[in-house]
Amino acid sequence: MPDTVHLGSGKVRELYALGTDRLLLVASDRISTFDVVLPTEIPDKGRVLTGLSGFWFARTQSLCPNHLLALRPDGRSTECRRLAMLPIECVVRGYLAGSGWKDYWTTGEVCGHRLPPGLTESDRLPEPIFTPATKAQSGHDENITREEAARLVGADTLDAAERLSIALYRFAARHALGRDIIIADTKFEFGTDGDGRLVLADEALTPDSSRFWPADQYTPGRPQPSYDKQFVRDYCEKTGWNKTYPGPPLPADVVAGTRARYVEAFERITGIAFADYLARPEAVLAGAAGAGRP
Ligand code: PZK
Repeated sequence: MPDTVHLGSGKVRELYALGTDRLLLVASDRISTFDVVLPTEIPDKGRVLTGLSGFWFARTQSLCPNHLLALRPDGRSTECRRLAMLPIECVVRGYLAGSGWKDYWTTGEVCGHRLPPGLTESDRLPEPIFTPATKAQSGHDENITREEAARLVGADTLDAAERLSIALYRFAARHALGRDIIIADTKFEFGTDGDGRLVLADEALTPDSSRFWPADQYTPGRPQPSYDKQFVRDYCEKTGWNKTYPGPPLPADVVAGTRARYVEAFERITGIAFADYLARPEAVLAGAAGAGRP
């Protein structure tokens, strides 16, 4: 019986079972934009996301237990605890963007949170808000109310997931802002372990699971440039592509510029040279209690 069994594919990731109680999460270098995976890869993108996730898991251990067991030497594979996943996405928004801005514009509310009048697109919210969503198979997650989320996971579990999500977001947004990156919003996935405790899973606080904006260009009143994908979006718009499958191949300069932005985000947030991560992925785990070399 093989010990590594392919369980499924995400748009840009693969999931394997390792025996019965562990999983292997592999982040590829594929990139998606406007919900379409492009035919051209961004070298090391999967390593950047895996390293960032590992960094946040190590630094937030005291806020919330997480599924991370080990980073593999390839820098893109994570061994993790197999959990019973909650059937909701735990979204936290600190700024008004995407569907949050749309909902506010049409109703004055986002997922049941009444917000002050007069906010504009990309504005910072007075306090971060928890806006759960369903996991749609299509990849188009749908915002749900707290009441709907409570029906799906139970009121007590939802309260705990909300508190953890807000605490994690506050910690990460503050850290990133000090390094000139705004984390406008982010999506967490939680599972429960054998003892029924909530555990942070999946990838966390990466540019694929969050909106990262360059703080030095922040201008409310319009959509913000993406820290990582703006060259790709600009190029795709320029080609006149109709945003349905298949996407356009990316030219070398767009690939190189995008790779540089991912690496820059990694180095800003972790304070670690990306070359050091490639040489020793566990470098991102050092400095947190219980991790690192003797
Ligand atoms: C789990 N996914 C999403 C990721 C895919 C799909 N620790 C865990 N325990 C149980 N299940 C999961 C996790 C995690 N993380 C994550 N689906 C299930 C996913 C990557 C590729 F195809």
